[in-house]
Amino acid sequence: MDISDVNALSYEEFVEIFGNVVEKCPIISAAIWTQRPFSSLAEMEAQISEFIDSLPQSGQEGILRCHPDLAGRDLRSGTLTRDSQEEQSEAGMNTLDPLEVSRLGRLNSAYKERFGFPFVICARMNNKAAIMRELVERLGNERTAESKRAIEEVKKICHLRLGNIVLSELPNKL
Ligand code: 2AL
Repeated sequence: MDISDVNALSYEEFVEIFGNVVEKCPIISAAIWTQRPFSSLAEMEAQISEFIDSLPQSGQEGILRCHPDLAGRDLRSGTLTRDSQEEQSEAGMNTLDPLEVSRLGRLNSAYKERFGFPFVICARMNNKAAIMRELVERLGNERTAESKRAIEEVKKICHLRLGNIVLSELPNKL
């Protein structure tokens, strides 16, 4: 799929395909639909970014709350979205030992208690050790700074998900 294929999608197809590039926030793809045609995937990504930036802090924190915990209940019960499932597996979240699970669980709870939203990090760009380190480090941030920091991670996750969708069909075009 290339950008002209993307521009040719109906609204329903577009939201079906891109609705989860920001976890459980199809409203974002629904919103940027009106910005078509996109000149490139980078422009589409920039529109998503701009939309997120235009939200008040409460809206941005709402986006963060749509994210599942790392190695949390959804992973254990198999109720993650397919995207999250793959990302968390890649970062080794499904092969933590019991001590690591309980440490991460305690840190996730402390983070949520402090900020009111879950700890979000681009799992694909990190490994187990880096995730633990970042979580401890970011627990020391102030709320507004941390909210911004977490939104940067949402954008990284979105970047990789977009690339996955568009690149996944590249071989058919070669
Ligand atoms: C996630 C997730 O599900 N995938 C990812 O990259 N990060 N969740 C999170 N709380 O950071």
